[in-house]
Amino acid sequence: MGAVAEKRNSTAFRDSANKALGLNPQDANISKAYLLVGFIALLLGGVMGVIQGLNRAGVLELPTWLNYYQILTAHGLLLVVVMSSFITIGYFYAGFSHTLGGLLPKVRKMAWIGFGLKIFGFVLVVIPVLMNEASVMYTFYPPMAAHPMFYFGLVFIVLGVWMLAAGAFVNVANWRKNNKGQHLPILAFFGTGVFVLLVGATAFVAVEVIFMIIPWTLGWVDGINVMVSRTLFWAFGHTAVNIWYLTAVSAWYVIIPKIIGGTRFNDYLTRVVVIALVIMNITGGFHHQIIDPGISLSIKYMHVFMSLAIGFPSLMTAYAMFRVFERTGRRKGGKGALGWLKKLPWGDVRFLAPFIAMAAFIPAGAGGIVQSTNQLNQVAHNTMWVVGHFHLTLGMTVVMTFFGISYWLVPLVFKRVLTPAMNKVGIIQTILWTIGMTIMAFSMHAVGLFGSPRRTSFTTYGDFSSTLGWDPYMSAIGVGAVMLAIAGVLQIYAVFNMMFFAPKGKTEFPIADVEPDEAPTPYFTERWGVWVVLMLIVVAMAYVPPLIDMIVNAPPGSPPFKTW
Ligand code: HEM
Ligand SMILES: [Cu+2]
Repeated sequence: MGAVAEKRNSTAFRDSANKALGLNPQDANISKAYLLVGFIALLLGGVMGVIQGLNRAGVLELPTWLNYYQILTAHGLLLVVVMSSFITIGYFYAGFSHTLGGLLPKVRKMAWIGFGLKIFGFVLVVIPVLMNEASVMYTFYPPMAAHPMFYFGLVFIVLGVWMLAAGAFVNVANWRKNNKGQHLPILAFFGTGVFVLLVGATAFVAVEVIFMIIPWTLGWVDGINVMVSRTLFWAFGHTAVNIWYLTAVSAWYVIIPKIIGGTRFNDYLTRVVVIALVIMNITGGFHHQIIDPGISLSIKYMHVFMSLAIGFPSLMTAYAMFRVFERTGRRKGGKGALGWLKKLPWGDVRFLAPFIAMAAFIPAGAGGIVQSTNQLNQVAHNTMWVVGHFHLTLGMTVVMTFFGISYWLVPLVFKRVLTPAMNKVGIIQTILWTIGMTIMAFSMHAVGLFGSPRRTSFTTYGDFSSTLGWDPYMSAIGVGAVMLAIAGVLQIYAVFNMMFFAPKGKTEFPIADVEPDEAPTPYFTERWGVWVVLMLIVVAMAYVPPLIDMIVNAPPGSPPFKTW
């Protein structure tokens, strides 16, 4: 008993050392800027979402100067490109600052340059979208072609990402030099993985945009190889999705155990999960192209295998989370098979929102396995099913984790506190978002199975009998969308309150400690050079043979088309 108490004391000591470090004001400014832009993008993206939902439900007719495809493009870009990346960066840069003893002055400068590049790029993207010159959706598949300015904007966004990744690597390398033989603090370890993947992902899209699309839209070349461009896009797009997921996972492993008053899962296994997700992530891109022609079956099979392989670290995560919840609940006196559940802080939005996010990943992940299966993909492909799937994965699992993070990170960087009133707003918001997203995602999955296509402006198909049956589901999508919009407004209200109006005070950076008696993690986990080389080998295995095949056996290139 005495030994246990002593161990608890040493944990408490380390915690208070953590607290004392805080976040220096100059570093906090960086996170402030990123979080502000991230949540504004959420607001605007949410508005687009509800307009679309109501339009597809047949309730809202759009004015002639604003069409459905324009809004769909803006919705995808705002949420997938802007909101997710800005919140991820704001969160990890705060994490680097806190756990690595502050950002280096030059890294701070890089973070601001990256911010400028991203914002400038985004402005270039938005102008043609507003002018209806770029309704190509966030996937911008050739041969659809937008105004060249749209693609120049994308280039600047990628340059911004690279600047931030370089900053992250410089800071991490500096810490390692000064702390030889030590393990990178766990949140910085996750952050390193995320920035490695961000560079890996954006490299593909940079090649696509700079070497293929820009010369083609400027008229320097006549045709574009559609297959190659789609392949490069999905090597990026698929990885991007997993980057947001890894960001959410970092909060589950590192932050949530602290919020529920427990310790985190085994450090060694946590690092193995990160490494596995980094090495195996990029190689699943063809599960988005299962019905594309021109890719051999064996290559598709390899990608599907690799996609399912990352299910393994995800299952490890599911186990780890429940292990931590049960251990903590039992230490707080929870008895019996499920009594520990009652001891978890359900009334604390910092726990409730990410808990629901995790639970949502169970059906979301199952749906992903369905889509990765060749025969089932034929049924679901490009239907509303897919939209239901990524609103569960991104719209619930990732975004609700971000919401949970916002309730401590926003007050932390703005030197304020989470009040009981904002916590209550957060709980109501979480419940509304959960119900809205459940209704919307369920209806989308169902109507997708009946064949309703995604990315299609409202139509009654001439009242064709088979499609009339879709109407009740489309109406339900509208109902879910309205609930989501209300929940979104509440979230933004809470974020702005915590930014500018909540009482001043000190908020702790919640980083959980390991169990005091845990065996030390072997040092090899820190060999990032090896992990990156392994990642490159796996990526080469998955992408070099099909790309060579597509280039050598290329059909005539396609001219640009404006389909809207
Ligand atoms: C207020 C909440 C939201 C509502 C009401 C909403 C609604 C919708 C609707 C109705 C569509 C169009 C489906 C179609 O016609 O094909 C859509 C597409 C999409 N949504 Fe959302 N959504 C919301 C939040 C989110 C979030 C939080 C994310 C991601 C973080 C997201 C990502 C996407 C993406 C990537 C598309 C596909 C765009 C495309 O096909 O190009 N949405 N959403
Ligand atoms: Cu994917």
